[in-house]
Amino acid sequence: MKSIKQTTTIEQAAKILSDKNKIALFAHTNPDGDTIGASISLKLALEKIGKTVNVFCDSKLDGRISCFDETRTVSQAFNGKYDLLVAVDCGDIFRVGEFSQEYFDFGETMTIDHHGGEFFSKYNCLKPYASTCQIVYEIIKESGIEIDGKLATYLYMGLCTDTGNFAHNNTDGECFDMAGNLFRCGADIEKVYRTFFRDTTLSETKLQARVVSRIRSYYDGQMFLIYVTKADLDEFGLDPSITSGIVSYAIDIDTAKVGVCICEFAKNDYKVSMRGKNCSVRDICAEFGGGGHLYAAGCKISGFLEDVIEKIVRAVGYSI
Ligand SMILES: [Mn+2]
Repeated sequence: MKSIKQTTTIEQAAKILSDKNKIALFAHTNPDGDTIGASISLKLALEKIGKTVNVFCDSKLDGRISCFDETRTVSQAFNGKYDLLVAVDCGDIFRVGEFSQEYFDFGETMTIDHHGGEFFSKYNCLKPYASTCQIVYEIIKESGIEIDGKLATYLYMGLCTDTGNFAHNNTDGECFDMAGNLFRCGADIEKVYRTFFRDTTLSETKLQARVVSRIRSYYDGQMFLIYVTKADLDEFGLDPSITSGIVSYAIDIDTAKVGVCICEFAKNDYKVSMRGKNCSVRDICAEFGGGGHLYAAGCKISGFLEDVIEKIVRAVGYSI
């Protein structure tokens, strides 16, 4: 029986890691700044105490993030023998993606995560923090490993991205304290901010301009909807992941209660991102088999563009 339904403390996690020599870290599928920042900072820290550590991720990393040199060491092919496998920033075992089965079959596993508590590893270091990087930061401090500028930059990466650059309501005093410490250690806060929150490409800007300019308004400006077709993406040579931020243009309009972005990721298959202002959108997305947070949720709907739009508009109409 491998599941021990008891949280592994920071002290225990630090001890377990220091007892192993070859450690494999798994960033979650479709990686974000927190899973990558936490994985690489833990790798850099453990290497300082003589461990052999490799980071794996089943998905290709966003090209932008490769300006952080160590991200190029992340491998998509898991192989080799390890003493411990660690799932970083994974709320459940499926987040380990393609490697889930190998992970599940292995005896020595550890989750380091902040999503809320699935005990799918042998050791489960789970904390209700804003980011996984905060847990890794505590493990590193507990281990007495020195935090240099490079390490601080990766720790800052997850803290900054998972708090929406310290703007989301998960941001608390601890986040600012940690940011202050990382800054003093030499974290490159400007580079992290620019890479994750500002940098774009000309094609992305042009696609955005097009889809935002045809935004549709419903219910006297209480709902706005932006759609991106497969043809739009193909024309600019972009993939659906680049549309993740576009929904802000819909919800940011002053009168909006609900903002929607729908993106055709395969012919007649739409990924729907929904945001609410004092209006729960989770239940609306649940009607279509999706879910998420109260004010930020998503789902997938198949059909012709105008039919999909009509379904969403009707469902939103019951909630506003
Ligand atoms: Mn995270």
